[in-house]
Amino acid sequence: MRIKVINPNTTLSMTKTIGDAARAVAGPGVEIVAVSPAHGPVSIEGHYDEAMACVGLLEEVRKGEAEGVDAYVIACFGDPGLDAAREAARGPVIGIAEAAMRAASYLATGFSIVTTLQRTVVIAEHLILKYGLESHCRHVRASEIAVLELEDPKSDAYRRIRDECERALEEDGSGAIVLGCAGMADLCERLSKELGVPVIDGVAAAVVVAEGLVRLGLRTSKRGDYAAPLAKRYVGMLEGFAPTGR
Ligand code: 5HY
Repeated sequence: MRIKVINPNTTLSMTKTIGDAARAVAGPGVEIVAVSPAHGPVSIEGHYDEAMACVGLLEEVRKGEAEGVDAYVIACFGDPGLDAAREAARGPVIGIAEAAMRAASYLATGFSIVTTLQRTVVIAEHLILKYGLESHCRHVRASEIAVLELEDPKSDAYRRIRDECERALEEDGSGAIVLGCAGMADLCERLSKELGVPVIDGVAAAVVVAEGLVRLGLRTSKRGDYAAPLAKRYVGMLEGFAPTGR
């Protein structure tokens, strides 16, 4: 089984962190291919970054289809391009935000999300409504850390994330924490031990879900809106992305 884990930002050190987290939970016989697009934002911190990251993300899905990839993980907490990727893919496509939130809902009656910048909080809030989890998510909190600060060993990112997690447990009535950035994947185990509650990293959760669905022999439905994109001409810089209808 081959699962392609796509970090939609172009910071390769974060892609390595993500790949390591994915391989740590992948089952026997599962190959994890962790990639970043060749072009796009070095970090995704808002609507514009997300939109621009989708072209490179979908290019990686198209390449995966040609390579026979069995499932995909979109390793960015906004789940960017998730529905479009499901049109383009035969196998399951799992976003880390959806996987983490649903996992948390099995473990506690309420969870909080601790993410990076305040301006990205609304993106998580939109996903909570999209996934119908508003009765489970108590609060989305920002640690006010830029995504790439997570890659800086000299930053105090861990302490600030942990402080926000502690406030969530004290003030939100939450029993579990969802980490709101793929780049936090390597902090999950330590936070869970120190906080004494389930802390869910979406990369690991999404890999387990994707692997399970493939093992069940399940793929994305091609009846209705996740059918392959309609064949048509594209012009200009996206000409090569024109859908063939297959
Ligand atoms: C992520 N950005 O998981 C999101 C997190 C965020 O580059 N990878 C990014 O802050 O939205």
